[in-house]
Amino acid sequence: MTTDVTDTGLGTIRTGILGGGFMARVHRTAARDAGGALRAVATRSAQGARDAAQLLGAARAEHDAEALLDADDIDVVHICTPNATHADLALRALRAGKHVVCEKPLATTAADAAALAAEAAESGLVAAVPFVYRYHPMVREARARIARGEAGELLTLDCSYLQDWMLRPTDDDWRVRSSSGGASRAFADIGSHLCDLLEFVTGDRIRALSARTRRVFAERAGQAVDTEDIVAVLVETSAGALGTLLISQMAAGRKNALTLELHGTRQSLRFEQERPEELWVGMREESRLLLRDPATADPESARLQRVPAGHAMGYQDAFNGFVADVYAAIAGDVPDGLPTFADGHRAAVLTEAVLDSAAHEGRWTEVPA
Ligand code: SOE
Repeated sequence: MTTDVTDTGLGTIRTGILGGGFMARVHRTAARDAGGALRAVATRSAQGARDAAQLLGAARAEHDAEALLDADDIDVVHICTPNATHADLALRALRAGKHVVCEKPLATTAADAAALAAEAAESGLVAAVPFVYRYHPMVREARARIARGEAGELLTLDCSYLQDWMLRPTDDDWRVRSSSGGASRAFADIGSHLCDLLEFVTGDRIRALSARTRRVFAERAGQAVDTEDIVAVLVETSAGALGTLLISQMAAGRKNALTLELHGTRQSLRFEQERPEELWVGMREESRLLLRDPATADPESARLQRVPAGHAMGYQDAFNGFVADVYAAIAGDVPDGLPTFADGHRAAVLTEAVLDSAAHEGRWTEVPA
């Protein structure tokens, strides 16, 4: 691999993006922030690629994914295409010797995700999945406090991820049909973030679960729907904590409301994605609202804080922190908490366990380790 030397000292990482939608823009901004040079973009059509290249400011448009994956002036490929295409593109990228950032879900089956995780491990390439909520500084703060034992033993987990962009029967998207989105929609799309965050922050794993799902409309925009809008899950972790997860894309007024509330024997911790500057610390005698501040934060939280206290950080900052870690890993670092294809595989395993339980009326289901 050839690298151009820049004043970052890391060498310029040369980026290709597959896809031209909302997530491609978020990836592009983060790649630039990390010092990457956006060399090429490809989408489903040559015209789409030209439009996307202009929108994203890429040096060139490739006529298809194959051409981008074969290009020898690209070090890392960001896959931001519909879910059903992820596994194949990620495999081809790894086989072409590229580092990969693949949007979640990594694959629409756990078997495909396992094969990708194995291929990535074998290749020695960096292969990451954007479970980016790990990159909110107050999430790292919560994780550090739990690891230090400040919360005590975790007893219960009260977690939810609520959105409303699917509330109306006219609301439609490629994720709604399994042919492009995979068999699960709400859980694979946002429940996967919630479970990743829960396991990342607690350092514990969901051991077993019981799930119910609901599809509210049989059709959207005049076409049949075969994915779920709502999922309710009861979970038990390996350490014995009990919890509930409510996932909905039809909760009026909720836009991107991921909430993690963890109750320990000494303290409770609550993080809300829409209020990422805060961590609520609940105690019997007095409770506190901890505000982000690099001066007092745990080092893992402090390293992700790009601006001083009181200068609000948000979603794009978290994404930038993630891509910065991916590019640092490409340059040889081993950043703590980088979500990899192994984590993408874990999400696919949980998704299958949820669908399996729901298909059997909420049967208690062990989640493979
Ligand atoms: C849509 O539900 C979506 O963009 C998800 O796909 C993302 O993963 C989440 O971060 C925000 O919502």
